[in-house]
Amino acid sequence: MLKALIFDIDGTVAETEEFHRRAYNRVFSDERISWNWSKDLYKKLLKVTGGRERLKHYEENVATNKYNLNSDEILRIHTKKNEQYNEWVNEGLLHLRPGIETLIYKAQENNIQLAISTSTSLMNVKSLFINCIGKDPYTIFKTIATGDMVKKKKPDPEIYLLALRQLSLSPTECIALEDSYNGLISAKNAKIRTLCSPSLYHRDDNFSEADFICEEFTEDKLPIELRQLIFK
Ligand code: XBP
Ligand code: MG
Repeated sequence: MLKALIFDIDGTVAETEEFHRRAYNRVFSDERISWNWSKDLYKKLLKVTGGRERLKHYEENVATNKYNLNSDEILRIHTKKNEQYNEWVNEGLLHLRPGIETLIYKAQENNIQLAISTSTSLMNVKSLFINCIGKDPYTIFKTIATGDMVKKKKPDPEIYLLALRQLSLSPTECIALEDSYNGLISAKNAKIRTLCSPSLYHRDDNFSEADFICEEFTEDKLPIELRQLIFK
């Protein structure tokens, strides 16, 4: 029985990470911080979910030039990164991944509830949907569980457990849509069946624990079992 689809955001609903990476580099340069995150480096840094956690991890474990940033400074850099990111989203540079919009409308037609479980903030979720679909996400999704609502981000299951509680559903009644190893493990640790479509930065992740894998979320690429459940 499928009662709800729970969507991850970054990498799943849209290829957001390249905009986050460029926004970080813009802020580093504006702040005269001598860091510049290449695509290869960012791919490694994405193993740590959450922007502030990623910055802290980079400064502590990777950077050769250290600035001993305290949590207020990390918060300030992260806030500026999100301001730049949202400026680009508001300019219309971000697009939904193929199939996502149709999947949302088909699920709605068939009374399958929709939810979000993401490490990013509510602000970023809102700007994405307002700019890519022209609607506030709360008009589409019954519940939105975000990184700013939990103590531990993915791969911890907390964000998925929060979405399940808000939906008042059991894990067996839901399917999670994910693009990364950390997202997959977060959903699996919450005992939710997971459909993975690797995003650009997560092509080399290990998806062996995924219940379903697809290249894109379009009807023709969906595993037959899910196509029958969603495109009735
Ligand atoms: C996505 C993330 C996020 C984004 C940006 O993880 O890790 O940190 O990079 O988010 P997932 P911030 O898709 O698995 O939820 O708003 O924290 O910078
Ligand atoms: Mg993701």
